[in-house]
Amino acid sequence: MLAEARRRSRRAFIGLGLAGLAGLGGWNWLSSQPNESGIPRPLRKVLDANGRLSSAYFKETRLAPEFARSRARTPRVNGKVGLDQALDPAAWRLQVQGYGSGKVQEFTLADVQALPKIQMTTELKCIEGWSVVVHWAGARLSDFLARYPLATRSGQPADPLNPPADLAPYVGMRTPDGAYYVGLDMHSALHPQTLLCYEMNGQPLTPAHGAPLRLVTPLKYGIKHLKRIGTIAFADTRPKDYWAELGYDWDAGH
Ligand SMILES: Nc1nc2c(c(=O)[nH]1)N[C@H]1C(S)=C(S)[C@@H](COP(=O)(O)O)O[C@H]1N2
Ligand SMILES: [Mo]
Repeated sequence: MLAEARRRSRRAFIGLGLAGLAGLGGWNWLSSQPNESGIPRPLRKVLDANGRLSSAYFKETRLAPEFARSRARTPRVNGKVGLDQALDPAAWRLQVQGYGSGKVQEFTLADVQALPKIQMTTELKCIEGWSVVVHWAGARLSDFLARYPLATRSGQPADPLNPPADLAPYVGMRTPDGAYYVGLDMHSALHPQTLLCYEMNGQPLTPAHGAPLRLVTPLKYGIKHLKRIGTIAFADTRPKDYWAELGYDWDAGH
């Protein structure tokens, strides 16, 4: 309830900010302002403030709403960056670079499917303004990093409830060809609804929806839901992020 109230007041606050901009002379004034990362600076500021508020309000205990499974639909295929090459499912491996060792360890889809299977019906929200309820199944990234302790310098497991001091602060993921990439802070990565997902609406993922493995993290916009994960690596600073480079909020929370 509190989280919802905060979200509402945040929206109202941002709405007021935009109304204020309109009062100052509207779009003409706005578009005469210098650009920052491809968008007029005042809007960039609103996006930044949105990002800061969203991380300030983020709690590991906050969950994205879940829906009745009967409401699940197939989303449109949106965004194909990094999916150009044909995928050979038998040859695919998830490559994870250890934070401490720097060594790359390879995993098969069966390794991921051997972890507890989590199912959830959540909303996929795109920054373009549409959203679809989808039933997902996959393994928690937190379970993966507890089983394969690659996110700490010392090699101890990353318990999300009691994070070790030497846990990497960020994780970055890329498609096998490196064309699409996202960064997440480690709190978001270890969130219980952040899944290495291999099924959509009860069926294995299709190539266009990210087969064999995609990220699903429903507290964030679709831009972070990387399809066809190739590599995972950890970092001390914000990993590069495809849409953040084009001017969108790096956190992309909603
Ligand atoms: N590899 C890759 N993953 C991606 C994208 C992309 O262009 N390439 N687009 C993102 C965006 S903007 C959205 S909204 C979702 C859409 O997921 P869907 O195609 O399964 O609906 O995928 C995300 N993951
Ligand atoms: Mo999107």
